[in-house]
Amino acid sequence: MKVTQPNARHLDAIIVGAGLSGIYQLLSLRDKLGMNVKVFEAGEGVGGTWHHNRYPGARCDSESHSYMFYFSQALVQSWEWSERYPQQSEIQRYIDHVADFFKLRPDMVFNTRVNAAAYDDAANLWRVQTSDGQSWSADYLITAVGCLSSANVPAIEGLDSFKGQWVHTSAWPKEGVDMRGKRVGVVGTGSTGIQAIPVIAEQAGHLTVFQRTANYSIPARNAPLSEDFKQYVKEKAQDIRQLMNETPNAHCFRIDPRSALEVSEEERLAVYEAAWAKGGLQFRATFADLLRDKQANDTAAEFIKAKIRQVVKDPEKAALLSDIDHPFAAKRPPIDSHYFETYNRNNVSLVDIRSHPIERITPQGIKTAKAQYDLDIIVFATGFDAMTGSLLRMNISGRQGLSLKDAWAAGPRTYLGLQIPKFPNLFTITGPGSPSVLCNLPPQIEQHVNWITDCIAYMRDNGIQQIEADEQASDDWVQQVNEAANATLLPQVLHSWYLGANVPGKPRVFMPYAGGFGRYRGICDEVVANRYRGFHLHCQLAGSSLQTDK
Ligand code: NA7
Repeated sequence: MKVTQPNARHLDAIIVGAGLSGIYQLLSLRDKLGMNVKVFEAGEGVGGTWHHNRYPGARCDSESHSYMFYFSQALVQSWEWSERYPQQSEIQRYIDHVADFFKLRPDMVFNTRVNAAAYDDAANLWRVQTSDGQSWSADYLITAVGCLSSANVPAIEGLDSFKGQWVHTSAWPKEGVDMRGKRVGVVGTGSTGIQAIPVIAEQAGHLTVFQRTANYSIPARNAPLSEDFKQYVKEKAQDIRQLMNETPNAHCFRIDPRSALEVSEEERLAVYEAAWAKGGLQFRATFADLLRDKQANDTAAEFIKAKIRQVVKDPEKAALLSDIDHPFAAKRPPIDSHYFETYNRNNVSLVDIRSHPIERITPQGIKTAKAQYDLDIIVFATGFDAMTGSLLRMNISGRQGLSLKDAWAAGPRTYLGLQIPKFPNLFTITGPGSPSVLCNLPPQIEQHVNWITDCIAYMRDNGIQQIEADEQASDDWVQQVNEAANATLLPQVLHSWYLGANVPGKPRVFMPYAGGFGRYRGICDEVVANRYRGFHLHCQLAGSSLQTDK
């Protein structure tokens, strides 16, 4: 047993967050390694980001059969999705199902936020304060807080004075928002806005969309799944898993190895037409060089812009919507259900806040540099303080009280997105520096959780009490993350949240690893094969007051 403060309860591990990563990490540590673990979750139930993102139209943009766990055959056989792209409510049911299937809830503490977590150098453990006033200690701290869970509500002057209702899409009230007959404004046209706008337009009296950056979107072509397909998923689960592990984005489709520039224009257009008709994120997979070569990308970009101009009848709206200033898929590429068609409704207007920015919120609505728009409801679909926001808000401090905020003042610095130098025995599931948001998340969560679990098993088997990322290995990894990004068009989009550019004052650092999931897995495996190269493993801690019963 560890020696702990008398008022602090000791656990083998603390996991923060009860989304998909938190629940699989709990299952792995508890059932595989027999550890005494608790999950702390600020929300009232499991689900993580899916628990809170209940906005109208909320859906997954990964296909349902790729957005599930494959680590357990019994679990795969116990579940069927109903649609190609599941709605938030169905995903929530799935996550509830996983928690119940493995009887995980008794080890989860809900409505409880981690307010602070400090590494205790002398005792080699983590001391954690929770919002219910309790103190805990643990050998390991594992963050499972997701990449997109810290809302980015823009600090627009006058918001407090607004007499109507305002809401951020990621904190949608459980009871819903009654938009019938109301004048609704939506700020933001990222994936979320693009999903919400068609549904809100059907409910609202009038909808005004405030667009800062025009965006590409591919039709999702959502549809119910056939019985045959449901059967295929159950029978071919291992093949599906294998495919996702090999592809760069952990999806169920391979990327065509050809260049967009090596085929005739006729063939290229036929390929794009077929992909447009099929719908979904696989539009990105039509040619190998769309994300590497601007000229190749231009062919896809022009195709989509032409589609927008075809669909949207009003030439002014069509011009604004197709005036896109960045390469296709260099920002997160949305998929939609009738997004551009929505602008043909006569209760939908579009306001260009790139040319005439929002000046302030008034009691009546939104005032731009050009006009005042009276509104009853403002919906902020303005995204997230992605990848680092939730970690930084948790008040984590490592060796000698070093705060994570200070450690990351110039941007996130990790080794493999899994560990941070000076923060021993802390693991960050899908942390910055891992493929994370560039990938379909469940396969990556499985990989990260398995890696962490195997690492802890290795430590226990070998009497190791401490693991810490090496400073040089972390710097080298940051360099590799930059190089991987620079081999693509992604860092060229200066207003991308991949770079942290959507949050004022956030350091501009490309955060996810863009080298591909398959390659990333290989690197992580190689590190293990080389006895955790780039990590320091300690058996005996010099000068430590650590006591063990081993
Ligand atoms: P995104 O992709 O960050 O989109 C946010 C949108 O809100 C985007 O159009 C932004 O314009 C706009 N925005 C952000 N801040 C402002 C301010 N201050 N004023 C006006 N407009 C603003 O977030 P989403 O929630 O759509 O998607 C995030 C991920 O969640 C997505 O990939 C899915 O995986 C789920 P900008 O482009 O910055 O000019």
